[in-house]
Amino acid sequence: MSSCFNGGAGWPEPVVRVQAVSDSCGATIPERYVKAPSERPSSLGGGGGLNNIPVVDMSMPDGEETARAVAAACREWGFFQAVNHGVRPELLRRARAAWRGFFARPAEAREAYANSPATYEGYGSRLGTAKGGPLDWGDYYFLHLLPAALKSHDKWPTSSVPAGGGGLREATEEYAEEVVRLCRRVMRLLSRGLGLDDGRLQAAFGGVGGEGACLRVNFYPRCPQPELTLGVASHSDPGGMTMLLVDDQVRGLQVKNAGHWITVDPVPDAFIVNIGDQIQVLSNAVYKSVEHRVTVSAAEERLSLAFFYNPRSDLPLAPMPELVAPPARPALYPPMTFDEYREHIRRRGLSGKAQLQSQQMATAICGAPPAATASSSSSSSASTLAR
Ligand SMILES: O=C(O)CCC(=O)C(=O)O
Repeated sequence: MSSCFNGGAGWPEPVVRVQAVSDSCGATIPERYVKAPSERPSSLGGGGGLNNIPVVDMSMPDGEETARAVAAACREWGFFQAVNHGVRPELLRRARAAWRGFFARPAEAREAYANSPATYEGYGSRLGTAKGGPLDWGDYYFLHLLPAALKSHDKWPTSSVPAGGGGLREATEEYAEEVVRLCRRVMRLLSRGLGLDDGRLQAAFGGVGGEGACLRVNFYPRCPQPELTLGVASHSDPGGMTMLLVDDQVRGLQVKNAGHWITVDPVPDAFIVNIGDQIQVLSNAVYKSVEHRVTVSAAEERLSLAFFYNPRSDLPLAPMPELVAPPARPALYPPMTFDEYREHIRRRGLSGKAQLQSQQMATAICGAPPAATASSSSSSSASTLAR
């Protein structure tokens, strides 16, 4: 069958492209994509009448009001939609169109970029290496943007391939530059929202220019039984902060709030911003890294661009000392580098908030951890995840 590729590239079994499954499976999806009843889209619905995450107008100057709005959203929801954020709508459209073009290329052309679990860079269809494990209804393309030493253009699709490939590299580079600028701005607002100097959180990330960034472009093909599966199973983002650009027309992202799944109503051209596990750790759980998942559709395919803004990967991260005051506010997490943290996810795949909770449990059992110290002793690992 033409949908199996790449079985020898380090994956435990042949990788099947969801795009190919969607084209060939008829009315019934294969068992591997069927979720347990408690994980299906119908689980924990309702949302108590709430139907959207907060919206923050970023055209306001970076004063107290903007910082308050961003901080409140990140404390209560871990999510907000940023509108008037300064990234040009024309560029958003160009980046989306370029990546749609990639997923519209013939299967053989896409396979030239097939990824392996060593770095996850390239065209992929699974996270985690457990043989026979459950699969999500989505393919993706993953690439590194920062630090510059990890960016390797030979893992990116060329722009010169016909049939929609024109301008992909240029659009992605330009997009990354503008989104990084926006991330740095949100970092300043988040710092201020904690009562700290504007640069404090960025310093904990390794400073301006010391941070990491990668892009995961998700493609969710049409699914004949969307009620049985998910495009991405429930997870929190392991990194620092995510800027998600979704399809304006097709809903799919659901965010967990007060025990219910809320379907996000995307505002056209907005970024959906969410806190990742590393900012939850640094803020000593003031800001929440919240579980989210993706539903798929029988009628429409969907594309999203998840831009992961991460701390420098070899710094031990723990709650910032300014936010720790035992016994009332003990440090909730032990120091751990982002390289170490994502290594767990690389092996096991994403699973709710299990990783962060097990770290917190270790702290409760072993006592308060020492404060994090910046270290540059270990070199940044190239062996990183699709996160
Ligand atoms: O496609 C989406 O709406 C969300 C994607 C996501 O959660 C992820 O890539 O981690």
